[in-house]
Amino acid sequence: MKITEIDVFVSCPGRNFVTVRVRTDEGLTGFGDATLNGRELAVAAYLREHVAPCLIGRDPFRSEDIWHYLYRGAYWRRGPVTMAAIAGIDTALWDIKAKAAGMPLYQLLGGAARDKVLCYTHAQGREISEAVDAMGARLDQGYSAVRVQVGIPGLANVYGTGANTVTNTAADNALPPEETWSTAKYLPRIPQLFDALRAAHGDEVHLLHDSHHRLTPIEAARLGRDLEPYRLFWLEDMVPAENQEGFRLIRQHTTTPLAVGEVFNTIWDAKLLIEEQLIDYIRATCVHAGGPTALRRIMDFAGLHHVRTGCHGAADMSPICLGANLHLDLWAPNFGIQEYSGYTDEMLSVFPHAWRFADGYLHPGDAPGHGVEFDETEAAKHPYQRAFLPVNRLEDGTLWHW
Ligand code: CS2
Ligand code: MG
Repeated sequence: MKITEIDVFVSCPGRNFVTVRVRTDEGLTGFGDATLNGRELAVAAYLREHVAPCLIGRDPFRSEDIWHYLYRGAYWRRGPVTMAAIAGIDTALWDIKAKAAGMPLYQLLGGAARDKVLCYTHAQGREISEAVDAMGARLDQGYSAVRVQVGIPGLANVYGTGANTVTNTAADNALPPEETWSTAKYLPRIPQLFDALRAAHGDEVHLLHDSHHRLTPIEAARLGRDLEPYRLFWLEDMVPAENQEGFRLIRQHTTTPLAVGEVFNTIWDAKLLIEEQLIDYIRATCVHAGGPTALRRIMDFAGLHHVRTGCHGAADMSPICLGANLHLDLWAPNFGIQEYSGYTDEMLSVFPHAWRFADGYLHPGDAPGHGVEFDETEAAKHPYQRAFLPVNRLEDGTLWHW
């Protein structure tokens, strides 16, 4: 079998997605997600100019060789653009191989280690009462795990606390919106939020929270300790993780479980965090970590060190990435939880899918491949719209982490 065509599509059914289509001389087609939120055209150009021409005529079954051809062969290794491009190709090749075998992708990994995949979703509000009610609505939908975010008095806009966390178009973000942050205002607010959530919804439901890299290690330690009475499932992205050693300080002070890794794009970003068990969940996901070939290595490495998986699954990963993640989630011996913030009907019209949701769990389905297709005609109705993520400043104007 030979690769005959590689096409790259950038469409915006409510937010931008980068989709890779790989066609073969035996009629099989595979799809991959290469979306990098806010930098979509960079990845599309990388794929069209520097990847696709090199792969025409190659055997699509040689996915491991192709992965290293694109990783080692690029010389300029790693980085979000390169690894998203590799992910798009790699995911499409696994899709082709599983379709050729007539099997769902998880069977090629080693089969199902569970019957269903526990997932968590998002609830948020500007006021604590709104966030409590939003969580109640999610529980009514069948979820048993919810990430909850809340507005901070005195701060106009805090990322992830508005009514909508799914779409992101130019109408809102033609240039990076500027947000203002204050850790001093944030730290006392979050224990109040989780006190109210436990009072309203009890001790059984799983509670999660995301700090989006905005704290220092000692501030993260303080928050982790303050939240111990509320037994969170995890605290996510407390501090920027380039300095992996920084997590030693957090770990010394709190037993609140820690999750990191949605921005990681290779195993090297997490090697120390995993080896020293400085985290409890690794958030690496198919589209950002180089596809199933790389993600299953990260999952296996984490499994050697009591670290469980917690794949990133916000709406800025396309349904193809979510679908592929679900196959790894079903297989991984050290599976933890899968994020699923959901998609609009408009988005799903572009990506027909086999996965199913019931009672707070997902299953990838048993269609051959990863189970997600791409409707080129539907996609063409939604042309690209440049849209940025926000930037974050402290109250004195300092450009801050987020
Ligand atoms: C968030 C994401 O879901 C999460 O954990 O951190 O929504 C993140 O903000 C986006 O993926 C950024 O593109
Ligand atoms: Mg996050």
